[in-house]
Amino acid sequence: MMNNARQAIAYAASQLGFSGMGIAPAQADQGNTLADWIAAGKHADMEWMERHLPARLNPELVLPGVRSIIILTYEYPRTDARATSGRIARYAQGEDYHKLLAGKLADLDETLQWYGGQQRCFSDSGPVSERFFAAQAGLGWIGRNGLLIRPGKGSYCFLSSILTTLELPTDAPMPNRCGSCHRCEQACPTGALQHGSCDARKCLSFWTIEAKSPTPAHIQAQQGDRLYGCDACQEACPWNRPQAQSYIDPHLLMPAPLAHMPAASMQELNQAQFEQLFTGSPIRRIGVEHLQHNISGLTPAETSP
Ligand code: B12
Ligand code: SF4
Ligand code: SF4
Repeated sequence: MMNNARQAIAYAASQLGFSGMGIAPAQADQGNTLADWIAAGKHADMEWMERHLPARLNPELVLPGVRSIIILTYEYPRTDARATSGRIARYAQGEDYHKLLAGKLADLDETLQWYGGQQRCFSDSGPVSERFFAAQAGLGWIGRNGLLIRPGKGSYCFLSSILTTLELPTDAPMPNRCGSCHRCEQACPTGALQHGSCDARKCLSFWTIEAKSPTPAHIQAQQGDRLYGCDACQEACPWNRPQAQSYIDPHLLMPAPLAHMPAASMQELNQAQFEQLFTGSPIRRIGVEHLQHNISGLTPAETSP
């Protein structure tokens, strides 16, 4: 019966466009990595990471009776997302993945209900250590850039998680294949990667997306032409070498008005124009002031690192 549930969910997920699926036991031991990371202050001003620590370490607090965690991968475009105004992290060039994936996850929830399961579904939207469970679920390993790396597929993907009360057949973790490579650490413009984890206080992705205060001058000096997010530690990774993508969800591609707007025009957007340009985009979440602060830190593409 539970093998059938696993097959049914794998089939439904592939029909919905997910590229991979693995299952981990919900009670897998996460060790001290996350608590140590927070204790060292590496979460910067993301106080929600601190608040959610007990739930992240104990999925039972998120879904009482949880037995298994299903992790799904969904590809985003690998091509460099270079708008006229500056570079946008590949994942953020099109529509907001939270919304795009929520509908698909609701469909999978229904499938599992049919087998008697209760579920909670997230895609970067809940207190679940998605990379940890992805690695436990045998989908890849956590690289020195802190991201889930999949053999043959690299790291350009979103992770989604389904916590379920069903006891499903699980997968075995795979060994880390970073070997002696340190390219991501060397490529990080701000030195944010050390000892296999990312210090958000130094990370351009944090400063251009999550931060509630202005970017410090010494970090902004390394921003280059990055308008929103940063992919430098993924671009450097040999597992992300250019390769053909069999399917790219068109919702995740950059719309023409965003692709062609110069930074100077973006700097003059008012609230209403900003909302119109970024309707449905994850960039809308940071607000017009933060975007314009990011623009103030841009250096022309030719001179960027
Ligand atoms: C907070 C956060 C950030 C912060 C902090 C980054 C960080 N490294 O944690 C900021 C804003 C900087 C950020 C940036 C980015 N992020 Co982010 N982020 C998250 C979030 C919400 C939580 C991550 C977290 O818990 N960090 C704390 C660290 C300590 O946890 P961790 O690395 O996952 O470690 C756990 C395990 O790996 C394990 N572990 C690690 N080592 C070891 C060793 C042993 C022995 C053991 C037992 C366990 C263990 O323990 C930890 C606790 O469970 C997740 C979504 C989620 N809910 O998980 C997305 C997520 C990790 N981000 C994602 C992405 C895409 C990015 C960016 C690439 C976006 C961009 N282009 O700008 C960058 C990459 C920066 C980087 N190199 O990490 C994706 C990653 C997809 C993938 N293939 O891995 C996620 C999963 C979102 C999603 N659902 O798709 N992010
Ligand atoms: S996202 Fe950019 S700044 Fe952050 S760790 Fe990766 S390379 Fe460094
Ligand atoms: S660049 Fe090298 S060290 Fe970094 S994640 Fe990729 S393989 Fe691992």
